[in-house]
Amino acid sequence: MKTYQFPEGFLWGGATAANQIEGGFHEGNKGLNIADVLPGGKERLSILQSPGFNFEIDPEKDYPNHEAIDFYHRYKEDIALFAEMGFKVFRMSIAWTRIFPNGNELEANEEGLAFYDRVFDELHKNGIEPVVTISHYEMPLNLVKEYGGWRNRKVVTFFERYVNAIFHRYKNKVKYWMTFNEINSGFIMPIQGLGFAIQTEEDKYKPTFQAFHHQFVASAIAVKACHDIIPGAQIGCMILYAPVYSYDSNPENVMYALQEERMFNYFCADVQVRGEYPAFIKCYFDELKIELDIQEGDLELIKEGTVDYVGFSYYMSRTEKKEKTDIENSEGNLIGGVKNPFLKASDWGWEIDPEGLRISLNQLFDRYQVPLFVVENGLGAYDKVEEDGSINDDYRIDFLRNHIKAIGEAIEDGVELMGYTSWGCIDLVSASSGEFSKRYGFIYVDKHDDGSGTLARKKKKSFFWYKDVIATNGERL
Ligand code: BGP
Repeated sequence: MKTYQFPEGFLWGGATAANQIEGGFHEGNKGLNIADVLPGGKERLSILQSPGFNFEIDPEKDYPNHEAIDFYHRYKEDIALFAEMGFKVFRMSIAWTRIFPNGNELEANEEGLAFYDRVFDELHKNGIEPVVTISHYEMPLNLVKEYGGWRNRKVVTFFERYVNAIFHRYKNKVKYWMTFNEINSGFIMPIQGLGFAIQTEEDKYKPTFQAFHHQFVASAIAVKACHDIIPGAQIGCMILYAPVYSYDSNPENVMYALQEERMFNYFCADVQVRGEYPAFIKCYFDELKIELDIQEGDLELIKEGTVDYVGFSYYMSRTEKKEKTDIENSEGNLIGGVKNPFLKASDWGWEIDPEGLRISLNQLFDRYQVPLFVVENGLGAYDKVEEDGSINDDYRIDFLRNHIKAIGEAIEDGVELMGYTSWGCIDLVSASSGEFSKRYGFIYVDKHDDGSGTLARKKKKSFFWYKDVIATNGERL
């Protein structure tokens, strides 16, 4: 069997987000954030994509992110398991609401800061470097309700206060940073990404792009502050990348796929990596008469605050066709498109396409020529605990093996890659459906969709497989 050479010092590890693992949603003076008001179950996705969400807590309901998997109290046990697998890095996020509970305070919350000190110290004790996402779908609820989320310019100032607080506090503990998780997901899940619910058709245009503009300014501020405060640190953007294939060779479909690709995959990264709005978006704004409120100095700031690397998540590809029937449309996956006849899909309808990861890596590297970092990739699946307690997740091993092979191929193609952090290295709450039963982990957590479970951790078969992958630096897959 062919073996692959991964670069020395390749950053193998796993990825999570604070709201999906921590729980302790009101402990340590933490304020409420968006994830705290999202219900569990399949209705979550339609809420994230439809108008009229009110961001209130219903006291009658259970919310999956409130306890999540209780990493807040169990982080030592979990980090020991990551260390046993040999993780070089652990991708996590800081919950903004632990540091600034309402988002707009003047002083940071010491209890929140101290919690992440303990987590970073524990990671280092175990030889693991943290990779920290500054904002991962967990905007303070107060900023959503009182300010209208990222549409409001004032949020940039609050974010600046937040990043300054964490860079100063953790400057000796964190070298790898990322600004906004899957920034482009604001197009499909604006509540999580942009902090507001689309109410009208009009909201999809100027308000959406204005919110993105504020995030670009905030991102540039974070990049510059990171470089000033933590010399030698690296800070990247993070995009949800799904290569767009044309359904066939009809040039009209090819052109349509290209347009979708540019808008969804590249718009945000172009601004964050190249430091300027791309030509295609300027034409789009002209055509739709979208005039953004851009303050003096914004464009210079965006130019100066370009990221050091491109982090991205890869779960699926997307196949597009200009004219689609409703049926064809509904057969596509999370981000739309039509069914690809060459691909099988996961239990959640996400099309499985390892070759698409090789394609993505090549496309991104060709376009940006900066190091890449695969910071999410994985298979959400139902797992079964056997009578003897084992969990034989061969399907997950196959999925990951094929994707890591595709990465090996891309490295042979000349792509420069920093590392690979598999998503949901420990079972956690699903972001799009709020379910526990959609499991990604190497570590099983006894927690179920109805909220029951002991929270006990168990190693799955994939745990031992991944440990071996890391130990051989990807030679033994
Ligand atoms: C990405 C998010 C993660 C994560 C993952 C899997 O979009 O950055 O937060 O959850 O996808 O998605 P899901 O949990 O919906 O299966």
